[in-house]
Amino acid sequence: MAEAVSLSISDNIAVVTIDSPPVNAMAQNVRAGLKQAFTDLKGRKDVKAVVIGCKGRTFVAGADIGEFDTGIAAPGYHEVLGLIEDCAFPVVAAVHGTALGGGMEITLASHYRVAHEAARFGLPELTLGIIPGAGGTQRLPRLIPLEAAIDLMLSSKPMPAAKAQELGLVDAVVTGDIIEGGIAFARELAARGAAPRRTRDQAVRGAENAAELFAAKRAQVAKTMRNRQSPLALLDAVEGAVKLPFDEGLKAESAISDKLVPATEARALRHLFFADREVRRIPGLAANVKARPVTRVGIVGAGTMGGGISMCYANAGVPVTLLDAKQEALDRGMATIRKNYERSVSRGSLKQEQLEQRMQLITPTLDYAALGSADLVIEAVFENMALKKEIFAKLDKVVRKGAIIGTNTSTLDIDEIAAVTGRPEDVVGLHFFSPANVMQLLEIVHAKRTSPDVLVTALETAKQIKKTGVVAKVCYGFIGNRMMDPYAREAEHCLLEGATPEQVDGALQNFGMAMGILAVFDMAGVDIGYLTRLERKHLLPDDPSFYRPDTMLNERGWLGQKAGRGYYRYDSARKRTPDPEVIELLWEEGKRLGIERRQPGEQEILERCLYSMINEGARLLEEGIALRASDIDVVYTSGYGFPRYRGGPMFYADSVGLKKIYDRILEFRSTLDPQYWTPAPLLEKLALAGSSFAAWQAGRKN
Ligand code: 3H9
Repeated sequence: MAEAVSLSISDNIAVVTIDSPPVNAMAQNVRAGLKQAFTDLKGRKDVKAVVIGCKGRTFVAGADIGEFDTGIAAPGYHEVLGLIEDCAFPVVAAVHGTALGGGMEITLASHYRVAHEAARFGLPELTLGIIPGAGGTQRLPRLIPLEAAIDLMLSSKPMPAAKAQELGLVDAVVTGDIIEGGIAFARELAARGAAPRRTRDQAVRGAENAAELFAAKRAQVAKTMRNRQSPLALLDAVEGAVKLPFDEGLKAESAISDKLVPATEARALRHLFFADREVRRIPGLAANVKARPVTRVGIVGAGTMGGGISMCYANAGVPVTLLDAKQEALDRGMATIRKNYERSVSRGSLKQEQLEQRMQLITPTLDYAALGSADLVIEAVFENMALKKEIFAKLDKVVRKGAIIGTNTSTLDIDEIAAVTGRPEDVVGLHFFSPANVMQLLEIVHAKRTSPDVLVTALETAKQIKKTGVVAKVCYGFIGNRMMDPYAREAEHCLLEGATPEQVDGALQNFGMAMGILAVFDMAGVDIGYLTRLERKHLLPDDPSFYRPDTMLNERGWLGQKAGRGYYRYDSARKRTPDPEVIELLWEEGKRLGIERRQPGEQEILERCLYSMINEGARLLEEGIALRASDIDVVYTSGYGFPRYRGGPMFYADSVGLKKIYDRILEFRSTLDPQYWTPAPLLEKLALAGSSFAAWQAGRKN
């Protein structure tokens, strides 16, 4: 028997134990082990019931995701789960941790389910662009009501044991050792001579109004999960459970699943699953470098960013000292934090006492000396070099030796900021995204002198506050904002040529961006980009049309939502409508600048925004600012609203084909302003060699 699975029998109860760290994924060796165990159990006279349980921190966390790219080796999922379901003795799944995907499907093929009180059950396959293809779509609606089953699969969110019991999925919830709990349950079954209770023999629950239900769910999916194929495919598969006999339903499910696995959507999402984890690995960093503990945090600046960052740490139970120069700013900042928490309380996601606990963790101060005991101080003030330097000089005097000083700058040269301290090795960039308490991304900027343990601490603290930390080196805008620069430049230029903000944003949104860039500027404040450009005026291209729309709106005080108008008009509820005055103003300006009046189509808008951004991404790779193409994808999907199902800009580029992008860039060089359309040497090299960013990245690993 493969060693990932063992079988032991004691007092007529067989225990099948899966032990395959880290998460007991249902890889080939686990499937082979299960097959062997259930084959061995056939015909045993000394067995009355079977328990399936797992060693380690969790029950089976799903299929081995990597195997989808290499092909599923025998034995297949159906064969193994069929053996479990066919078992002549009652089979009890004893679940702790998370039973996810294929792991959950093991529990569905079992005859009974016992859960630890902290266990959770979920079918998150849609997050990977696939469906529960090991019988999940057929068995779950036979165990819990159809609508609840659909919702669980559509949401991809695991449900707690108590909920699973309420719905009828779980037979018993236990508090102590889960294997012991499973055995005790199995003994009771044996004592009363209980027979196997096979899921496949049960009828689908709550199927009376199935037609209406499926129609409603399809409409919901079409609206909320646009551009995706797996959610609709999932509904087709579940409908099979209602319409077809079990075995045929299983076949239909397999056919659907087999189509989804190799599709771009699933490949993109698998790519991100691994990319999200790969970001933690920093080449060249010795394995023995340890993070410094972060148990107290200081934040400088009680504005939107400082407040949001304070919330991140308070949410993680870490005490925060929040400093601002003015009492009014501090009061306003604390009031905003409370208001944000109150919103969570009213939505039901936070309890009132948790709100109070979190507020108590945040201590406002005007006094720099109060930051003296912090392990990590994060500066989060206005984006201005002189101001940041002044603050860092002050921090250098009060912050204890060995503490880390981070800056939340989004564009500035951190080496220059670090140089004003006597300890540049303790300085690191910690670039949060607004709203900091919500956004997943933390860009960690590795400055020239940042020490390795500070970098490791930055990665650890990202985890501590449940963020995805991605390391970048110092350059203007790091990874995210540097690539945003050409993307938004093209978007704005289209307005001078004859497109409307709605057309530009519409093209980006139809592609799947969470928001169009012009609406983003209105939301963040049109002045933000304008002010950073003022800071680096001497470095900007010699081009009067460069970000001209932004400048014009700033000159008029049309700063976006906060001003009631920007690229769009906003009513008191911040509902957006087109602004004919702005449209006309920008067209007129285009004419004045001698720009030929034309209306770029949706495809062109997209290509210009995305390809210029991808080209910049290639430069970041060559310059070593980003460590990996996949890191760029993580930055964009976790911080910039790039659709996960397209895998991030660099994966997307590979899926379009680098040669196609390269050729289009050359075309744009002859039809648009050539200074912006030189292919990055890396892009050119890969395109002409018929290669991809993924191949380039893989080649560097070896
Ligand atoms: C499925 O089941 C399809 C079926 O319907 C069958 C169809 C035919 N595979 O996340 P962590 C690795 S689809 C391979 O840092 P945590 C992970 O890469 C699957 N590897 O830990 C990492 O490796 P490394 C449905 C996996 O404690 C290490 O384990 N299942 C898998 O923060 C630790 O992971 C899912 O979608 C896997 N399935 O979170 C669940 N899972 O250290 C996916 C983990 O080298 N997994 N790894 O970077 C999770 O959500 C989380 O890992 C879990 C633990 C919550 C379990």
